[in-house]
Amino acid sequence: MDVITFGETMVNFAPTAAGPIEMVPAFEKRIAGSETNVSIGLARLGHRVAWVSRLGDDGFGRFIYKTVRGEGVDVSAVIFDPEAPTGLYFKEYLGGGRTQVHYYRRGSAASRLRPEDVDLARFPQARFLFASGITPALSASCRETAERAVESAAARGVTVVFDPNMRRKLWREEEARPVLKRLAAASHLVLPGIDEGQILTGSTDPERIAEGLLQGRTQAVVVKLGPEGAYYRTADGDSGHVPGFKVEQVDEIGAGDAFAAGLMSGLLDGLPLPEAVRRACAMGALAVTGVGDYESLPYRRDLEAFMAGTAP
Ligand code: CKP
Ligand code: MG
Repeated sequence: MDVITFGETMVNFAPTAAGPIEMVPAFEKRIAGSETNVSIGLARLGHRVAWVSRLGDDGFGRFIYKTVRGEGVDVSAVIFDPEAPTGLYFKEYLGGGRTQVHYYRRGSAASRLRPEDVDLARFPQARFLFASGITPALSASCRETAERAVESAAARGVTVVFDPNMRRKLWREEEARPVLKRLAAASHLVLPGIDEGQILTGSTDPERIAEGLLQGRTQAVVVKLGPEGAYYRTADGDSGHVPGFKVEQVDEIGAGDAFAAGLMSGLLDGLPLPEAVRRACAMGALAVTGVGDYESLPYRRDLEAFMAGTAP
């Protein structure tokens, strides 16, 4: 196994047309969740990745399980919980590539994830643990799960990659800030957007954000700048700006997850950080070119063609 991820994946009901949700005639059943988006991105590039979670023991849970497994992700540690349903989430397309999300996930099976569910000893070869700031927002046991997983990974020499993924619909800034700060400082690599950087450091300047987050265990910070690319800075004092790739944005959701997958993929392939960041930017760009949170993630050949500018 190269990478371990853990967290909630929901059934995503995606409207078949843009417009206010009350006017939309139908929804398509898909899946979505930061950690499975990351996992699928990695698996499609040929890496070995495991996703750990709880699903409801229901049709929606089985749909998610089969879809993730079908993408080549190890789901052997996923638990079907008979006492709680699979979480759901509806999207609303606002036009211009902008999307709003509506969660129906309180009390879901995944919100009952607990520390012993994420047993890193099952995956002794793992190089990376990917943790997202969504998990600690779901419940007290999820918060404990995230904190314990990060600590135990670090103790085993596994590199922890943390995406703060602030979700205002799940918790307030005041509640989130100390938790996300703690998780960031406990992680080796932190991947904030500007908005998350501001919550964590008070600044909207990428250099300030990176500087502010280089503390504790953190060895590198990569600040995501959307179409403008990314800014990285390491504890050794290396820093730089990597330009983004121009694409037509259809659905903005999932870009950050694709970015995380691209970055870990590059590092697993032994690329120097700036080149891994470039791969991350390409993945983020491709993720927004189609509908769905993971569907437009590329296979390796497509990614290479896109980065070389030779894609059809
Ligand atoms: O930050 P991103 O747009 O990459 O994250 C998107 C995912 O897990 C999405 O798939 C959704 O299910 C979620 O974030 C979430 O819980 O909001
Ligand atoms: Mg994100």
